[in-house]
Amino acid sequence: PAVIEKQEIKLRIHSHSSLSEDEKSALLQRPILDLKEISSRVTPIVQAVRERGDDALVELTAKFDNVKLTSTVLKAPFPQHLIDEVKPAVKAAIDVAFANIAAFHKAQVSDSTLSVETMPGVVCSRFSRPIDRVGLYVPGGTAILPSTTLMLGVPAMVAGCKEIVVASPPRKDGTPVPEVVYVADKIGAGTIVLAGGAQAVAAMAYGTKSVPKVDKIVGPGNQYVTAAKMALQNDTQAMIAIDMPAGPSELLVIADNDSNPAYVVSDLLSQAEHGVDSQVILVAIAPTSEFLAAIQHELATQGEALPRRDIVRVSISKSYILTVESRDAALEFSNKYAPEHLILHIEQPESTIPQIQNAGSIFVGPWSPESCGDYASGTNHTLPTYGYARMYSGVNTDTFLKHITSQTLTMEGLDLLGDTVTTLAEIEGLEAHRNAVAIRLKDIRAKKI
Ligand code: HSO
Ligand code: ZN
Repeated sequence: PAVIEKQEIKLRIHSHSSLSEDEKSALLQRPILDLKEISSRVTPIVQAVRERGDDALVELTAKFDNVKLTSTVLKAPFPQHLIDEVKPAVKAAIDVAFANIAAFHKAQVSDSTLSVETMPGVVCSRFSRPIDRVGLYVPGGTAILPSTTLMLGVPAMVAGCKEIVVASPPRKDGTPVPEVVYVADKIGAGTIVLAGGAQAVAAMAYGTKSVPKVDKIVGPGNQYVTAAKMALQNDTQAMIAIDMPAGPSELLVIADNDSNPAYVVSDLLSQAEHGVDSQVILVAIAPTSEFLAAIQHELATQGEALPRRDIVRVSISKSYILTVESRDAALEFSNKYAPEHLILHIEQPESTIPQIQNAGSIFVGPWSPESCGDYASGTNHTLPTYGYARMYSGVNTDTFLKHITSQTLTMEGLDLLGDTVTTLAEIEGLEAHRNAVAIRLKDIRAKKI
């Protein structure tokens, strides 16, 4: 057989000043996600779960995950023997991550009710309430992800959600990932659904005999999971909210000649190893040829040494270095790209933060690798990809809350505001609205009250 030559792990280089406008905008593009073709495959799966519930879930898990289960659901308290499978050192690491994520997400809850007297006697308030029932989707695939269980579960717990359902595909032997069970227990989940893909999302959206129906489904996933979440969000029978649309993972690093090439490359590779569709970008400010050569050298050596080098080879081949003339140009490009993760490998990185408009999460300075945010520093790793950082936030405590407003007017307050309302109701031609105020104003002004 012919020897297939392995592609070198090396980044393409573009120079910003020599690119046409079309070429520049091409660099901002993400891979096209054809959700139409995916949707046509997701529709029958969703329908099967809606119509046949648990039976469909068992069948589809056998079909897609190649695992035969009699039941795909575990209820709390989860089996202790699974929790005991987690090594003490791993438990300790999960416990530290849990504490940091909980501390940061608790601080996001403002417990004081917001209250404003907009006019004398007119008081408007706002307070939050947890979303009752939430579904956390934890992908399986090429990596096990207890970290994602933490990132979704801790804010749900902190927000006070009553019913937490975790869905994650089973291992090949049909058992759940023990670390996921350990985290599910810590966050107070009531149910673990041993299923993945569109079928798991549909089960949580509609509910089945054994899977509780939820009000909101959050968490990253492949295109099938995303297509199912988007379809179910528009289905009035399911009536669910979702966190955000999701695309492949991405990272943009800004560096200059003083940055440490080994550190820069270690960060690029950490994101590149997620999947063949991950995209990493290095924006290099006025780099010397030595700096660029050092980057390529590090990529080849660090990259080839990775167990996931074949994934990295593909994702790096879809990624690039962009050379720019200044810090301002680097930040301008980054804002246009709106990366999920942004790492600032430059001197005095804090000084650039006021200029950053679009990014999911920022890693400031050479001692802040993305890996820390991915696992344990406290920030969330479920972040907007695909350019959605322009208008979406990553998962946070508010993801699991909603706000209720309220108002209280005194008689004097209504007297003061009443004519404004009747005037507006009149031009809208809504006489009953006008009347609801006028009937009271009449009494107030006749001093009947
Ligand atoms: N970097 C991923 C999150 C993750 N990393 C999970 C390791 N495990 C989000 O883009
Ligand atoms: Zn990661």
